Amino acid sequence: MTYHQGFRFFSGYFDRAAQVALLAAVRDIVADAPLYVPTMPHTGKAMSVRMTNAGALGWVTDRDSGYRYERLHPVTGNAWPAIPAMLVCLWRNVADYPAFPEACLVNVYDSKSRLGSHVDADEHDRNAPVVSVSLGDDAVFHIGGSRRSDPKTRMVLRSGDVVVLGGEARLAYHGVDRVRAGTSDLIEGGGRINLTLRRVTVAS
Ligand code: MD3
Ligand code: FE
Repeated sequence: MTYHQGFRFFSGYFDRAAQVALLAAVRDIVADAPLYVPTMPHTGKAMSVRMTNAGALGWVTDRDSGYRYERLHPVTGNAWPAIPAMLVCLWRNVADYPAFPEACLVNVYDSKSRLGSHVDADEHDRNAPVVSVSLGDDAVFHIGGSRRSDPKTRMVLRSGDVVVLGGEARLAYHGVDRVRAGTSDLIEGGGRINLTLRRVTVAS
């Protein structure tokens, strides 16, 4: 079955000034925790999206150890920088969840990047939503159901849009089919950045 219960879409949540401020916060994260090329479990095939994280925990993947959360950057060995205050504030305003976010995954797309259909299942706390912020070029995003073969709904995520994935939508297959180059002038040289805020551990 296809379900989108728990999917909340806030079109244009962040205005241009806020997008510029968020982009500056991302640049600070990247200066501290450089982007790296994640690789698929077992095959070691490079993903087309570059990544880094902020927060106590960061989502990483490589050939030998697969998908997981780690306290340290896989290349520098340093702790991840703090989640920017604007994003903690966003979580407080839209997540409707008592515990604070532990991870902010930063996905950086160029015009050829895509993200295959997947389920986010590495978080222990499955009751917490995922909160997503899009910056830069438009992305064609899809969300389906609990099975890969379920019908998918496609929509465009634009710069400043926020999506909250809670309830049943939290465990739905989803991905990014393509990024439309030249649709935003926010990021110099083009491209798209997606930020996802997550709770990983179950708060005691
Ligand atoms: C639907 N990121 O990082 S954000 C991811 O645009 C990821 O970079 C995409 O999927 C991106 O895992 C999509 C919107 C999103 C995030 C998490 C979800 C949609 C989701 C979790 C469950 C269902
Ligand atoms: Fe995902």
